[in-house]
Order: sequence, then C-alpha cells, then structure tokens
Amino acid sequence: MTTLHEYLESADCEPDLCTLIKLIAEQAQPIREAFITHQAYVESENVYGERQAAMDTWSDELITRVLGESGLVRELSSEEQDEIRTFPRAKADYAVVMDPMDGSSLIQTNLAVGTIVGIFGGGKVLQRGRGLKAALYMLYGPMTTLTLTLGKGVCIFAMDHGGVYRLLEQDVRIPDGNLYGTGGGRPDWTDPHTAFIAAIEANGAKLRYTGSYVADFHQILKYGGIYCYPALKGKPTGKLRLLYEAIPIGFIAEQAGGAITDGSVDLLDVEPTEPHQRTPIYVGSMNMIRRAKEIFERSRA
Ligand code: AFP
Repeated sequence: MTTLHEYLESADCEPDLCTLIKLIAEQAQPIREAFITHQAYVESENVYGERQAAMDTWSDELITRVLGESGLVRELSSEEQDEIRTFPRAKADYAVVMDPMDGSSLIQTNLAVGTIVGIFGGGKVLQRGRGLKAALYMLYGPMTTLTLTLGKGVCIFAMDHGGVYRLLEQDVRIPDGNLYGTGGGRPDWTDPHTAFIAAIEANGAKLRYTGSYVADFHQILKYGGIYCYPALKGKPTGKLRLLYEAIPIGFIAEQAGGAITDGSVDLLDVEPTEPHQRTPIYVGSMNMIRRAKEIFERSRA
C-alpha cells in the first residue's frame, strides 16, 4: 500500500509543504500515547472561556513547538492560543491554522477525537479558506487516520503498527446521504434550522452525533449527510470557529464534492476578520447543503 511519503512525492507537492505535512502527521503518535496520562481538565480556560482539557494544551504546545522549530511556518493561529504566533526567522512562508484537539471533552469517554489543520501560503493566517494550499485532520479512533487534501482531491491514510501512514482511499467523494448531526438544544434552534431538520427527517434522515466535530464529519465524508452547528437563539454565530474548524474541514468537504455554508454563503469565501470568530456551520453532501440553503433562502423572503 502506498505510503504518505510516496503519495506526496507523486503528487507534485512543493518540497517544503511535503515536509510540513509529514511533520504534522507524525505528531499523531506522541499525541495518541499521551491520551492515557492527560485525561483530566486543567485549571486554565481558552479565549472562549471554555475549560481546557489537558490534551488541548499538551497537543497545542507539542505542535506549536515542532512547527516553530521547523523554520517552515511564518504564522500559526491555534484555537487554544489567544494570540497569533509569528516566527520571523522562518525560511518559508507557510501559515498554519489549527484546532489541536477537537472533541477533547470526549477523551475520557474514549470516543474518537482529532487534530484539524489548514495550511496557507503567503505567511498570513487570516485568509479565505479557498486559498488553502492543504488541509488535513488526524482522527484518533479504532485506527489513527489522516485525511488530506492538497487541493487535488481527498485521500485517507491509516497508520500501521510501525507508525507508517498507508493509503486507504484516494479521490474520496462524499455520497448523497441521509445521516445528520446537529449541535445546540432543540429549544434554542432558530426557525430555519428547525424547519431544515424537520424537512430532512421527513425525508428519512437519521441522527448520528457524538459531540466530536471531526469524527462526526468523517462519518459524513464516508457515508454522506450533513453536520450542523447552527446559529442558536441568543448565539447568532453558533459555537464553532471559522478559522480552525470551518475552513480546513470545509476545504476537504469541497474537494470531495460537498460544500460548507452558514446557511446563506459559502464559508470558504468568507474573509476572516479576527482569528477567533465563530460561525454557524452546515457541512456535508451537496444534496443536503442545497436543501439547507433553500430553506434559509425561503426564511429570508
Ligand atoms: P470540545 O473540543 O470542547 O469537546 O468541543 C467539541 C466541539 O467544538 C465540536 O467538536 C463538537 O461538534 C461540538 O463542540 C459539540 O458541542 P456541544 O457539546 O454543544 O454539542
């Protein structure tokens, strides 16, 4: 089976970008080994006022250190850090956005969690998602998988017992599907979101939601359907973050024939104005995204 190194060499990927992707992907092993000793919460809170799990800070510090030392990253913005990090002595100008441990509140329940990363060129993190050079996520489940796009389709690798990523699937396409996951409590849903969920349920949609965006999205990537974290009553921008969660996953979704929207616009076309801005997210199969946009359009009429 093709290894990640072999795939990157054959994919005509910029050498420094290849090195950066391999460096990030390799952190899955130490991260996986750290789960058993870093299950608790730490005293600190992140910029959103959310309690930080030990693995939030541990994985953030690991990846930030490795990327800072690589000399390949000019700017890095992390969900777990208040400020954008700059590395002025970098010899390359990649800019990395990341959620180092998405779903961290689930680690002690042994549900799948993951690391989400977007890589821009041009040395700046505040860019539209459509400008990404690469997007990837490592998913720590029964397998350790790496889902990756270089902007030329989506591949899925699994790590073998020797720590080598082996190609499971390439040119991955999101099928039209009927699974849906949605955040927020039903009493807090807005009318358009309530109407959308009612419409897809009437069409046979089945609920699958773990509380781990990256895991729930991966299921949508494989089986088809939609993941939603909508605007809620009193929370018009929802919970998830544009830069660290919407943009990298949305880029992968689009490369697999799906899409990402806030119900109205394509989130890959939104210009981030500040690193921690939140956005409502609908991401998944084109059939579901079209349905969501129709219902939101009708609600604005
Ligand atoms: P944690 O990283 O704090 O576990 O939050 C996970 C998350 O950002 C995303 O991965 C989930 O889909 C969403 O929050 C779950 O939020 P709810 O607990 O409100 O459903």
